[in-house]
Amino acid sequence: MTNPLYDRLFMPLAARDDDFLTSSDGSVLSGREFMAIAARQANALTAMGLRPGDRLAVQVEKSPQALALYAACVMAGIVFLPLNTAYTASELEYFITDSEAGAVVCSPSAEVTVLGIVSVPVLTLGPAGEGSLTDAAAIASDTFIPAERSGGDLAALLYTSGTTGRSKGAMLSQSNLLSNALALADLWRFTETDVLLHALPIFHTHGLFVASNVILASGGKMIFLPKFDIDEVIRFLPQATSMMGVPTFYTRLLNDARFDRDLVKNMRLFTSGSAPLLAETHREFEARTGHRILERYGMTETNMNTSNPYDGERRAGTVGFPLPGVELKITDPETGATLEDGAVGIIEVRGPNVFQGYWQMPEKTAAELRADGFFITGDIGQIDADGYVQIVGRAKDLIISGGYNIYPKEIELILDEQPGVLESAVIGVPHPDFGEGVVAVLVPQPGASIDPEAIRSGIAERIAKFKQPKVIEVLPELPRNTMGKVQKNLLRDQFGTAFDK
Ligand code: MCA
Ligand code: AMP
Repeated sequence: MTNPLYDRLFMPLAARDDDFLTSSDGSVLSGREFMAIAARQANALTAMGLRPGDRLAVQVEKSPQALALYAACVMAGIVFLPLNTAYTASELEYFITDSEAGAVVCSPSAEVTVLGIVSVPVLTLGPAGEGSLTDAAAIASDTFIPAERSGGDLAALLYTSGTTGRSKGAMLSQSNLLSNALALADLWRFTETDVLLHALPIFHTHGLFVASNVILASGGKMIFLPKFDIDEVIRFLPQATSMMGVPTFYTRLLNDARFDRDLVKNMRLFTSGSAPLLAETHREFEARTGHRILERYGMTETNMNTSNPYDGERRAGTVGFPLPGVELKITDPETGATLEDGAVGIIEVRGPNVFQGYWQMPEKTAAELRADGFFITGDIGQIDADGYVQIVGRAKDLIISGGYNIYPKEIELILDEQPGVLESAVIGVPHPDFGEGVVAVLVPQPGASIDPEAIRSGIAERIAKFKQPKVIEVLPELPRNTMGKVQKNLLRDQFGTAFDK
């Protein structure tokens, strides 16, 4: 029997009696204890009728049991479908329906709502590990024979929004996840002596795969915090050797006077990704701590593509070199032809990390994943004379706020439906904490006036809080070019200082 992801990442963990996962309350789980929880959950899920290949939609707060649920799915061959805890019921309904999930695990507080929108079995898992999943697991066996899987079988389905407003499920195979975890663990020199301070959410690639899988692959340990809380991070930093974060983590740390060289004296590595790290943050961080943050670049569809070197120069403002086994080229946006080094164009990537396509969306898959295996990222970049990849912009209309992706089209469609709104444009402008913040520019219907508060309450139930505009502006009309396309660059110029202190 083989199950490559289980065999390499989780089977060794089941034999570990050292403290694998430390929670913020000081409680500790050994690898063996953690995998016993996962095995019980796998038995409970299987007893409910879930079979290899079935999707399990999971929207729960971060906890050791929530991470164990990922392990349980790998063991049972169930496709893990994690969902941002900020998603509203209407967002949730789409993901569960579109994925044809066989069951849902949600927070106990959301159970009634979720039961109202789905017809599949619903289990609960709360932040302290409580709930009906845990109750079912408690009476199940703590051993489970892993399901037979091959590298090409799906391990996870992660939804990523799209420029058309409809989210797409990125199908990630066991080999996609495993190849990336092994490449990163090796490149970033992770070993069993590492202690990762884990403060990222575990419903996205960064916290779930990059952080957790690298630790699993290397035999290291984690300090597993429920979220990025500055006091908690500062409390635990002295016990850690490594941390992975989005740029907001680092700007928040730099804004705190307690963050100094002494606090990080046991650290060997800080990595950053999911959003651009300002060269200024990179330099300030080095001046304060002596550490050069290692910036890398990835996507939900591809896991990680590039990384700055561990030993060589970590160049500020760049995302380093393609990972071993990953090919990266810069292409002409119109023709798709490969451009020479130094030219600016679309970044395309190919390798064992690149996903299997979008769930039940063959046209969208064909539009972004070429027949020769290259994935068209939609990021605009160039390769410098030393081979470092630099991301200089995005061809896709996308806002990245605190590491979360926000597609303006999705917000605009909902804003356009609000009473009194003729049309809208959603833009991202510099935000001191989140990197980019969402601004909505609304045009009233003739004779109507717009009340921003009414707009806010009108959209509150429809989209997650982090996507909602933090500033709403009203204009008599939107600037357009001769083709009739909204000139968002002019709006960004006009409202670019919306979040200035
Ligand atoms: C929270 N809020 C936000 C965000 N987070 N608004 C915009 N952008 C955000 N990212 C809002 C809340 O709704 C709330 O609104 C207010 O800000 C404060 O919320 P709070 O919960 O206190 O915020 P926080 O806990 O301090 O969270 C900020 C955070 C978090 C730590 C930056 O967003 C975070 O952990 N981000 C990481 C995202 C991530 O893991 N991305 C990886 C994607 P109000 O006050 O009005 O109620 S994977 C990826 O991108 C690829 C693959 C890659 O390369 O990694
Ligand atoms: P997601 O769809 O959440 O996986 O986000 C992927 C996108 O995040 C990429 O296409 C990039 O636009 C962006 N991204 C990830 N890492 C970086 C980085 N280090 N610098 C700039 N952008 C990044």
